[in-house]
Amino acid sequence: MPLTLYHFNNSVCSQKIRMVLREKGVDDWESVEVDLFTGKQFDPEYLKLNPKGVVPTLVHDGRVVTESTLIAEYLDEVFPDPPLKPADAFDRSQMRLYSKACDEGLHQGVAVMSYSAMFMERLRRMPPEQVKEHLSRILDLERRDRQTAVYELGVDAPHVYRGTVAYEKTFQKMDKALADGRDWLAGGIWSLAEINLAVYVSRLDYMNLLDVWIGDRPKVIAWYDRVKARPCFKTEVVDWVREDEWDEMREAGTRIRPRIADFRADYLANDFGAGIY
Ligand SMILES: N[C@@H](CCC(=O)N[C@@H](CS)C(=O)NCC(=O)O)C(=O)O
Repeated sequence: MPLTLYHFNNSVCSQKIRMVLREKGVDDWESVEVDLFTGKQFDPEYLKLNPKGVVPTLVHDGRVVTESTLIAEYLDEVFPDPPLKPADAFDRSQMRLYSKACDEGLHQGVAVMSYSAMFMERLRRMPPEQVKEHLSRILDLERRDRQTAVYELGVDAPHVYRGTVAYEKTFQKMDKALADGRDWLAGGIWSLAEINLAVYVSRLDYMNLLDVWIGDRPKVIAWYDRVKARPCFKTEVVDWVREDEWDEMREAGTRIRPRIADFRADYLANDFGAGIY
């Protein structure tokens, strides 16, 4: 049953899938790195596998699976031991609420924060014509608009505010769930909820932004400490980050940190439902 993963070292969605494979004890997969910085995601051959031009993509026995949340669920079914989904249907629905939050809000949030802080610097070093060409190659229109807005407006693009709020809502929800003293969020087991969230939380950590949201949330901090202690976190997230990327993430995040803190404070002060999640 040949298994090939198209992925990139420091991409959050790729980290998720590598963690799942590690948890399942599957290590005989073929690794194909798709360099997002040199536009390899736009190669016509790759687009045949993943028409959105994003990583990761899994090819298993010649069949293609895309979307990291779906790939994680697929792998959990194909390799059932140890299970990464709770046995109870209600608990699974709760677990999937976190996956949904990641896909609907945190992913865009982290993308614009990383983009406005980090990739922006890379784009600014390119001639404008090249930037235009890069943006025009993005096939997913929502993504193209988002990246264009962030390229033009930086941290003031409305997407960055929205991303800040998406994180706030998720941390409120986690805080509430963890208030009863549980270790893990859904069904009493380390599940795909943890794996999905781990990569979005750690990216904030590496960008020196995490405590903006969880500095006063000891239960979430303790949850994150438990996540970091899992062996798959070290081997599949930490060990794949290249030396220069640590500084790049930290410096970039630190640059936008005051604005992000302002956005969160503004949201909390002005409500729009703050505190009800
Ligand atoms: N919903 C997709 C999102 C995939 C995604 O956005 N991947 C990023 C890396 S984490 C990517 O490939 N970006 C390429 C680009 O922005 O051009 C999934 O979960 O697989």
